Amino acid sequence: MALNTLSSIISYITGLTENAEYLASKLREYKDLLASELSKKGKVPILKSPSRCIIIGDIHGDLTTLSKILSRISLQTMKSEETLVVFLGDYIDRGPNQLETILAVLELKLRYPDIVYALRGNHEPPRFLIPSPHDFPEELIMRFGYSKGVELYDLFMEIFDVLPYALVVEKEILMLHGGLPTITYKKTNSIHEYLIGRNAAEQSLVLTEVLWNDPIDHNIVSLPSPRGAGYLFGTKVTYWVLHRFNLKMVVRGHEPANMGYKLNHNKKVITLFSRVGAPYYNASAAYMDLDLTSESWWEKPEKYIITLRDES
Ligand SMILES: [Mn+2]
Repeated sequence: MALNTLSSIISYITGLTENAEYLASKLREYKDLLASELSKKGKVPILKSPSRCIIIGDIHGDLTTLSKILSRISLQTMKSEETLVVFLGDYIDRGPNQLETILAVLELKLRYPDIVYALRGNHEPPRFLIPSPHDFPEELIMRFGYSKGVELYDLFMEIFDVLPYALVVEKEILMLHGGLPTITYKKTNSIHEYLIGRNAAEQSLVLTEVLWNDPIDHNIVSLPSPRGAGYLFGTKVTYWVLHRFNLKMVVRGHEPANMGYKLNHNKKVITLFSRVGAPYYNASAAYMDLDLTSESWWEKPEKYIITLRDES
């Protein structure tokens, strides 16, 4: 199928949602691809630096904004081995088109597996930590009936379990949904152990932090989070991570921001929020289009942030 622009993927997705059987077979196809990638690259893939890195934050069912962002990325870009397109998680819950949104992201991954990465957000939850609100199962049941809806939800939960936790671009950027874990802070020299945990007991605690943490602008390690899961991580953690693992920047989603983005920890932690509308009513959505070949790009990260005003 020929695609003139990436936004035309949306019409394909709409067709996909008309038949529960076909949708289920498509979900198995996504899961197989992600599971095979997980077995090859692990939960935290480490990639060589591309020349361009496009990063998209929380979408939460805002298909309109996602289409706008995708329409600005050419198909040529998607086929270029020099480009990465990274989604930071939270595709579902809250928004009007949550099913279409997650399908669009998964379909992009299927078509351009080496260019596109879709990370896990706290709304793509492990079964031990369901976020609130989590209206995605209800949405599926409403659209496909109880038994089909539950079957599709189970397939989605299997997909969520094979999404990567984080993505590292060597010597440049660490991308994840929530924030830097604090339990493994200064306890390992391996970035994998730091972001996944050193043993089975640590794994679920570290995953909770990766999916739920938020930055706080104090020179501390951690504080309890008002969210009731995860922690607030201070600049001590960010500086140690960047220095220890030879990185320049952390890019994450998870927190709404009025302009669609915010900078913490002396511009070393960037938050992207790529959706508009209820319940946050932020003025703009934002995403990042980073030119990694430009000299000292990390000194002015805001230069690479693109904002889209809420026109509704
Ligand atoms: Mn989140």
